[in-house]
Amino acid sequence: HVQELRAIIQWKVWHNAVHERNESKESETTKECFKYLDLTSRSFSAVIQELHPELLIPVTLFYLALRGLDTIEDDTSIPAKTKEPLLRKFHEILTVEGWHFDGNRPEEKDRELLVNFGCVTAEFNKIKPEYQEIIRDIAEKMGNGMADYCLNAEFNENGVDKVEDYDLYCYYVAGLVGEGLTRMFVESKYGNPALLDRSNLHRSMGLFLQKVNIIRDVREDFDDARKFWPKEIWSKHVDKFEDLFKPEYKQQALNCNSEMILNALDHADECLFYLAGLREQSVFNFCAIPQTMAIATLDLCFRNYAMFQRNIKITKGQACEIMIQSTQNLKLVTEVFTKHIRSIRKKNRPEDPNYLKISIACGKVEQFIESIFPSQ
Ligand code: RWZ
Repeated sequence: HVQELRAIIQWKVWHNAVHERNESKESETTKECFKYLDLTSRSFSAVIQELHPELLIPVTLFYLALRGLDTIEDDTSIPAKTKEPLLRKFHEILTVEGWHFDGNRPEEKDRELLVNFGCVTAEFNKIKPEYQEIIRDIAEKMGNGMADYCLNAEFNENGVDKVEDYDLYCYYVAGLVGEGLTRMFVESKYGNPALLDRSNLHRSMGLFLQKVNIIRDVREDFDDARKFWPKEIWSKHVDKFEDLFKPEYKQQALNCNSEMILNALDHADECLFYLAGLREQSVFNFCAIPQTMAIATLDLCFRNYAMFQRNIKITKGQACEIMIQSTQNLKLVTEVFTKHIRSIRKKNRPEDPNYLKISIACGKVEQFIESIFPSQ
């Protein structure tokens, strides 16, 4: 296993080539796409805009296309009979010059993107057909996955049932993003083609981020009547999902949270393995920053009851420190992971029913890091 691993890793030291957008050479529709990128994404806009010029516009359009899909799926005011065909045919819409949609409710935060979607379709038709094909294929799979899932009455009323359903939902909304990006990286020669044969690795890249978001946003989602935590997990701790938010069930809520974190932690080593297959600094940064932010967020959430009361976030200072460390090399990225894994270990409590499993999960990540960067 270790030998196979070493073969995939490129022990090359990159220089920090920073790519910048050249606004003077951009068309009006390109500028508009970046405007919507800024508007719809707080965390991805900056890292996307520093991507290598070869990938800059394809990845921006990929983001905007999937954000558009997400905005349709998310809007509960759109009736199912309008929503279903939109989700299923969204990949065809991408090539329809001038297509736009004003059916979102006015309060929908990303409504403007779909109203002015013409800038996305205009740019889409100009990029390399290879990238178009990847975006179209992923949009088709994601749209159909969302349609199958989100129009299911069971899911809308009772939330996610089994852990298996939770993984499938996360695969549709995030795992597929990992697949599409990997295909783009390999197409551009900035990713090791071996990553394509490792679907578990790119799937973990998406699932880890999505699961950390679902854990952190539990209160906000609950207030919006959305339940993503699978019943198979929460029912071991409380009888009703809403009990998680009652102060008298504090210990149960914390133990349930631990089990959700344990579930997410399972993807951490595969994310590091994936990062080892990247061959270009801007692509590495783009992939590494969200993952290190995610492990820091997971650490912040672990045994933190505030999560059930309000939105919690890592501090600006912490985010800056992580950014600097994540834009150098894999060794520094693993150090960020080690730091947070140790912190999680320290907060782990023997009274927690998952105490042992959490300890083992931390050990698995630590051992993986030790196998690629032995300490002596
Ligand atoms: C990063 C190129 C918004 C595309 C997909 C993302 C909608 C629901 C939300 C496209 C990190 C949170 C953003 C896991 C990917 N899916 N899930 C590019 C997009 C995690 C990002 C957000 C998913 C996604």
